[in-house]
Amino acid sequence: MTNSYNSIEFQSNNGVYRLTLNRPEHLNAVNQEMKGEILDALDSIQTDDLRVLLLTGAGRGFCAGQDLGERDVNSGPLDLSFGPEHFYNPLVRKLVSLPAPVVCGVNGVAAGAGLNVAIACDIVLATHSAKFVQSFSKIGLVPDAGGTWHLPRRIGLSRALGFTLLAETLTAEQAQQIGLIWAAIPDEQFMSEVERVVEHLANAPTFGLARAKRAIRAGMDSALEEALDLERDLQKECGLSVDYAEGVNAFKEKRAPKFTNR
Ligand code: T3D
Repeated sequence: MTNSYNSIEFQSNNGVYRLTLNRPEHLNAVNQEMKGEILDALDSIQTDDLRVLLLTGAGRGFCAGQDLGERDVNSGPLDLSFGPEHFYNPLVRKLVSLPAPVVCGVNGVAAGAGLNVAIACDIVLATHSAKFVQSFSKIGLVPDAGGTWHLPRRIGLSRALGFTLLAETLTAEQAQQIGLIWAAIPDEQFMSEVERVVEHLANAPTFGLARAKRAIRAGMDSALEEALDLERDLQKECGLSVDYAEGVNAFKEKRAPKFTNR
């Protein structure tokens, strides 16, 4: 299935959903139209059917954050709480709560909210030529789109503060080394590696992966006692799943498992 939008491409096939930011001439900077289309597309996902969501960008950039062309700063005060309230916050909540892995394929520069949306995803893969910059400090803003929460959790307080306050640019390899992303991939292998990961997740035991994602994300914000209780409860659910039985049977029968997210 392909939905027709102007600023994004959105397709689904057998539980694999692909959302591609598509304003390449502006490095996929997010304008008002794109915001509406992204939320509409994500709302249309059938979570029963979802196995993996891939978020990526068209052209040489992943996303340059807010489209600054939309901001007329000389005609009176702007209320910049509107974007977080009505777009970035709902988007981040959606990405972290979808009951399946969300892969971000950072095909080029990720700046400002573009970077923070990327690191809200579960697995971030970047091409070697991609770069990462918390550009908010360059224009007098604070990181939004969950950046103040995800950054220190991914890379630690010292790096989060330095990266944010200095707004220096990181290469994809540096981003991998400090744990900002999962993997930096040579440009010529990027598309095939992203597809390999998507294909792997599309055939994985999504029932269990969704619960692993939930537990790890909840654990970032909970005490050990709560984490242990949640693991126990989710393990009970997994133990009753068809996927678990299939996984164990396939192991014993020395064959590839066929998982169905049940
Ligand atoms: O406003 C609110 O609602 C608050 C929320 C804010 C969220 C945010 O994301 S704030 C941060 C906004 N983003 C930025 O400040 C990043 C601005 N862009 C850059 O710093 C650089 O473009 C990059 C580091 C991303 C890439 O640099 P480079 O040298 O690879 O490309 P470039 O030549 O600067 O840009 C290429 C084109 O994209 C260029 O257009 P042109 O001259 O070819 O017609 C440039 O103007 C355009 N572009 C890049 N970023 C944006 C943009 N156009 C609109 N908005 C952008 N953010």
